[in-house]
Order: sequence, then structure tokens, then C-alpha cells
Amino acid sequence: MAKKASRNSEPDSHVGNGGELHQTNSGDGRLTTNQGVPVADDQNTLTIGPRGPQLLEDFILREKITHFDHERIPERVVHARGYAAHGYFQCYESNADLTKASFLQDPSVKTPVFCRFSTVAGSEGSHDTARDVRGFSVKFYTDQGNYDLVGNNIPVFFIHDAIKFPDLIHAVKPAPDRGFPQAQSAHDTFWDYVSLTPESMHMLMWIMSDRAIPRSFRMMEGFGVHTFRMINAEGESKFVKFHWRPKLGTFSLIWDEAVKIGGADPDFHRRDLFNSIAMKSYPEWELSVQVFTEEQANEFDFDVLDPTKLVPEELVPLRPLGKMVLDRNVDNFFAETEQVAFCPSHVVPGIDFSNDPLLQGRLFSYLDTQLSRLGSPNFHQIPVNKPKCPFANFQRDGHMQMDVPKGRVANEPNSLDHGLLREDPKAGFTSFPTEESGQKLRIRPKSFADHYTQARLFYISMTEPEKRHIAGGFGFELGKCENAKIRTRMLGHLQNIDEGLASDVAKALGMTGQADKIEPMVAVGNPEPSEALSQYAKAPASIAGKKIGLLTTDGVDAKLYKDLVKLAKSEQAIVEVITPTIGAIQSSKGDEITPDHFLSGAPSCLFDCVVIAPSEENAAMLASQAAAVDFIRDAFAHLKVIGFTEPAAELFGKASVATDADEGVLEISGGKAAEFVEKAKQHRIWDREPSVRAF
Ligand code: HDE
Repeated sequence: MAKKASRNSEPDSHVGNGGELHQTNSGDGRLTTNQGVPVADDQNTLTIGPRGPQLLEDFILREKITHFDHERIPERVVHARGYAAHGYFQCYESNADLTKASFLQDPSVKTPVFCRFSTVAGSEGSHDTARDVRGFSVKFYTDQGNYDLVGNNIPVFFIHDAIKFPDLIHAVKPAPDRGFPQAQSAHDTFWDYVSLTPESMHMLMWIMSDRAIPRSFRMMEGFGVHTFRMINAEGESKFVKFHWRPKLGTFSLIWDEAVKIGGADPDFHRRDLFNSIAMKSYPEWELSVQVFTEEQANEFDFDVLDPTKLVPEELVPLRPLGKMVLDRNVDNFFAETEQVAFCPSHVVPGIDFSNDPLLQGRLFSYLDTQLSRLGSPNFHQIPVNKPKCPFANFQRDGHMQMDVPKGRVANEPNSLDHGLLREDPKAGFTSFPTEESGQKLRIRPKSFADHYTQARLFYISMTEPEKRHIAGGFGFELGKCENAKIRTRMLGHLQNIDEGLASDVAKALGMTGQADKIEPMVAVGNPEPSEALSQYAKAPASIAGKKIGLLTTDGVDAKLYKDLVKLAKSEQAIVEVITPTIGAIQSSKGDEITPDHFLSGAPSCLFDCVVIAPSEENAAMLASQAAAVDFIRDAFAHLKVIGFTEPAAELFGKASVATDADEGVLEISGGKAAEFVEKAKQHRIWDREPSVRAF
């Protein structure tokens, strides 16, 4: 019996209708104006005669067009391009010893969350795979109010002080005269700025590493970056650093792959998140904290208030708090993902700030930006921003007031409303009473002066492929700088970080021996490597959450197809079928298979590992397609595991890839699909890399 395999890559609707936020425009199915007037004709404007002039009195036309004219709001000045989902957070056990934050007390409670991932520099319509930091923002709707943990996928930042942020962002955004380049740091203004700002060096190492080109939001770590405080019911405070760890492991793209995906599927990351939630393969992260006292912090050889520094896990291990699961796509991108307003100042009792100067500046900036972006101090009334616990105060009026507050009184204290709303000195938010004294100064603490030791720590903690990619990243970006002075200045900084790295980058640029001499303000330390900083030293051997691309034709080997689908399912991965055209094909047993992609729309960069298995009859036709040749060539250059069946040999010849090139190219005819899947768990064949690119 012919079975029909359906496409699994593009669910046309998503599961888990939010319900609460979802509204149709009219209750009874009739199309109406915004005033509720039923519309008789929504296709034709009111005119005098069939070919005559239009009438200004057409309120239906004017309402529709006016609303359309005002559909856009300012995009976020940074993190404009983002994607989000709903889910929940659940702690593993009570953390009452550490914090009184209510959502961290009871493991039976699921706290709703809304989580938005973003790139920083690109505008809303830019592509997902740009080299950039990724935002990692989580809004916890706790029963003590909303808590926003607004972090990044990199644990440090470029600058010490918020006063520098506009300059940093102006430097990375398109140049003001010409309006390009878009979503890129590979240009003169960025590298000029950071090379004149040595505190950026540690962050630059992360940005040039694979961390800045994640494989998926689902495979990305997150960090709170700053040092925060947690306070327990006894009023004791500890410092904490927040970490999110993805259950699937942390994986990245190869730079050439990221560039090609940018063209082939600019929505690569958002599609990946949407589809995996729609298929009920819910992404999950573990939230942990590093906990330390002020006394411990005083012993570290860096300042925990300096956001360009991390606390190595060898110094303070991670304490797991709980897990976040994202299990529901948004119902409406604009209403939820665009209108969500995160503010680091949204904290709850039990969580407090440190004096990190960057954090302090952020506490002002986010509330301010929501006022211009969303246009009103009532943005907390937008459903996605609204607390899910009761909230009430005497704030009134303003643009777009959605509530109808009742009563004569809008002031506090008062004796007229029978004392309905009162402060709660016991359970209300109180700031940790730190002792503060000193002169009023505009000055940088000396304890922030070491710009190179942790940059070195990061570099020496990388595996060989990760080191190569960092050198390649610097080479590519600096190669795009027209001004040679910027390149020699950056080479000078790199020499202070690691001589080997500086020499590799100089080689990549063809500028050996041309580094400036840059004197560090304090002696650069010689730290021990920290394995936790490397992605690949701790990568799980797994294809969970990944995609196998099966390039095939009519007549595909039925057993191979079936085996691959079955194996993938058991490993929580998926198979997507690519054929020269998009119409249904038949397997060798006559089963009908609807392909997920047609060849020229699905280059191999969109998949984690690939199988090339044309039928005997169609092998020559496939070998005549340039896109099929590129498919193999790129898969090989992107270090992927490639499985093939015998008829694919001609295609390999055209791509100049030997069928026995290395352990990652496997003949899998005759029921050997399991061998392919086992090998694909390695993710990439790193040993292949030196043979396909210098850096
Ligand atoms: Fe942000 N940042 N930022 N930032 N940031 C914004 O707020 C700002 C910084 C981060 O998904 C803006 O609502 C200043 C560090 C994320 O909606 C704005 C400084 C970290 C998001 C703003 C920083 C972040 C933003 C723009 C230096 C990691 C996206 C739109 C003091 C810990 C939130 C908006 C979302 C967004 C200001 C530095 C993370 C303008 C002034 C460090 C994830 O308010």
C-alpha cells in the first residue's frame, strides 16, 4: 500500500493557541470597521459612477488606509531583529537559603515566561545569521510581579560604562553618510572605535569566535552579564551571575555557512525556533547562578563590577536553579514579539542590582526607550507586558489608557477610599541597604584596568578549531577595513593577548610584522585555561534537534529513506527531503514522498549533515545540476558528515570530493543508515578543516 509522507519542515499552523492574547476582530464572523459597523464591500472605494472620482466621505476607505499608514512603530534602536516564544520556568527545589524571590521557592509551580532572542546591530529586516551578539531576554510573570532577565549569549560586554553605549552602537551601525553596511561589524567605524577602546578586547574575542554565529537559538547559552544580588528572607545578600545552558548543547555555524544561509534563508533562526515548537520539540535551558560573597569577590584578581570580566567556573561553580521550556509560539508577531518591553529595572523582591556602572545605566535606558518605541507610559497594559498577578496603584491617564480605574481618589495617602491600596513594608520590594560614601567623581576604577588577561584566558581555553575560527574571524573583519592603520592597531592589541593569534591574523591579512606597539596599563596575567569557555570541549555527541538533508530523486531507495526517518526520530532529529523539483516522488517500493524542498531552494548549508542518494535511473540527471555539485562541495567544506549511495559517485566526481576523502564521507548503501547517524553525532569533521581553508 502506498503511504504518503508529508512535509515536516513547514507546519502551516502552530500548536498551542495562546487563547488569552488571541482576538479576532469581530465576534460574529462579520467584517466590521473599528467602530463595529458591518462592512458591505471591502474591495471597492466609493466613487461617483463606475469610472468617476472617489469621495472623501468614504469613511471605510479612510479608516482602513489611515490605520495602515500608522502600522509601523520605531524599531528597537538595538536588538531590532528578534524572535520570541512563550513557555514556563520551574525551579528544581526551594532556593530560600539564597533568595526570597517567589518563583524560586516551590518546584511544583510553573511560572509563565516570554523569551525573546535577537541580533544587536541589524535592523528588523536583516538576516538571522550575521556575526553578532545574540540577545537572550526572559520575562518571568511571577506572582510578585514581572522579573526581566535581559541578557546576551556572551557573558561579557564591550564597554565599562553606559555613557559609551551610543558611541559603540553608532560605530557598529551603518555609517551615517552612506547608510551601509547593514548588520555587520566588518567595517572601519566599528574597528576604529573598538581598537581605540581597549576594554573591548575580551568581548572582541567572543565576537570573533563561533559564539557569534550560533547554529540555533535552541543551541545557545545565555548570560546575565552583570553581577546581581540575591537576598533571602533574613536579609542576607550574596552576589550572583546568571547562566542559561541549552539542553541540546551549544553549537555554532561555520562562517562561510553563516554567510550562505544569510542568502538562502534569512529567517534561519526564527524558522528553526517556530518549527521546533510547532512540532512539539520544545527547547529547554537550565538556569544556574554562580554565587559568591562580597569578601570572596574582594579576593578575585578582577573586579566583579566590571562587565568586561567573567567569573571563571573554576573559581565559582554553577548552582542549578531550574529549567525553562518554551512550548508555545506567539499568536501575533507584532502584538507580542514587537511590543514586548524588557527592562533590567523590572526586578522582584529577592533580586537586586550591583554597582556595575553598565547595569546602572541600563536601569535608566530601557524604560526610557519603551516610552519612545511604544509611545506611552501605559505600555505595561499591553497584554504581553501585563503582570499576571494583581497590580494596582494611583498612576492615572496618559496615551492609550486601557484600564478604567474607578473611584474619586487618585492619591496616597488618603482616608477616603477606605484604605484599599496600602504599602506593604514587610513583603514589598526593599533595596539591599549597602553602605555607600565617597566623593562625586567622573573616573574609572583602577580595578577595571586589565583589558587583556581574560581575553587571553578565553583564547587559550579554546580547542584548535575554535582558535582557527577566531583568527579567521579577525582576518575577515579586519580585511574589510579600508584604513590600514586600524588593522595595525588591532594587531598590536592581539599581540598583548596572544602572540600566536596575532601572528595568525597577520598572516591571514598578509601583514606580518606590521603590528603597532600597544603598552598595557597593567601587566597581562598568565591564566590557566578554563574548559567551560570552550563550546566543543564539552559538546554532547548527539544529533538531537538537528536536521539531516536527504538529497535524492524519484526512485529513492525505500529502505534507506525509512531507516533514516526512523533513526532520526529516535534521536529527536528530523530528515528533510530535497529533490530537483518540488512535486511528489515515488520510492523504489512505490511509496509517495512529498519533498520538503526543491534543490535550488535548499543548499546543504541549511542542514547539519547530508545524505546523497539518487536512484540509478536519475543519478546522471542529478549530476548535471550545478546546485547538486555545490550541495556536496559545500557540505564537504562545511565539515559535515556526508552519507551516499553508490549511484551518487558521478556527482562526487563532478564536485571533486573523493568518496573516501575521510571518516566523514560514508558509503551507506545496503542498510548502513545507522553508521551514518552515529558518525553525524560528531557534528563536524574538524580534522578536515585544514585541508579546505587556511583560517
Ligand atoms: Fe541593551 N538595550 N543596552 N544590553 N539590550 C536594549 O531596549 C542598552 C546591554 C539587551 O528583546 C534597548 O527595549 C544600554 C547589555 C537585550 O526587547 C535599549 C546599554 C546587555 C535587548 C538598550 C546596553 C544588553 C536590549 C533597545 C549599555 C546584556 C533586547 C530596545 C549600558 C546583558 C530586549 C529596548 C528585547 C535592548 C540599552 C547594554 C541586552 C536602548 C544603554 C550589557 C537582550 O534600551
